[in-house]
Amino acid sequence: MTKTIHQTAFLAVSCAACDKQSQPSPINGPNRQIVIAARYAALSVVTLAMLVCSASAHDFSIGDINIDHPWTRATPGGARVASGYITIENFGSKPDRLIGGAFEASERVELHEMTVSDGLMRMRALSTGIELPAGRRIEVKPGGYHIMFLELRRPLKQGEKISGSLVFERAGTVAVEFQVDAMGSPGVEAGHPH
Ligand SMILES: [Cu+2]
Repeated sequence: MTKTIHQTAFLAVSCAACDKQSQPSPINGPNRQIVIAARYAALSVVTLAMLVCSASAHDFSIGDINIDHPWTRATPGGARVASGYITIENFGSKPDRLIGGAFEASERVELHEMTVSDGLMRMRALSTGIELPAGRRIEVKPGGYHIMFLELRRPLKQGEKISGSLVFERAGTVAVEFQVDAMGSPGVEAGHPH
């Protein structure tokens, strides 16, 4: 019994000593090089990520479908709805259809079309979604088609990116991020070079 305790105590002491010895001053000798290399590695990963982000300019794809620049507008406090916009290109040889989606900051998402009749602007829900003919580019932009975010859970703040998803009949579901532009932003033509 006593022997066991002594042995344990000895082990504890030798471990403490060993720890002390093996703790060099943080950045010296070979360790210093490793630390520096690790820092450079971390830095270059960050730099690379930034380059990739700016080069791809915020687009997403799934199957034959490419989705460019999903965006929405900042909302005033108390707003219950907002609209999302995107450019969709169908590179496939078969038609597809945008049939739905989800938005982290709203309860529901619908696909709508803005129309003008009798001098009045109206919105109607597109029950069969937005058609994407093969080889065509469709702009979901202010004044026409839009993705309607209903029952907003919170105001949308300029500069934030809000995750969501888009559902295509053929290509499936893809995760996207909607960039929040300024309130009243007129859209791609004025605000975004691409
Ligand atoms: Cu609408």
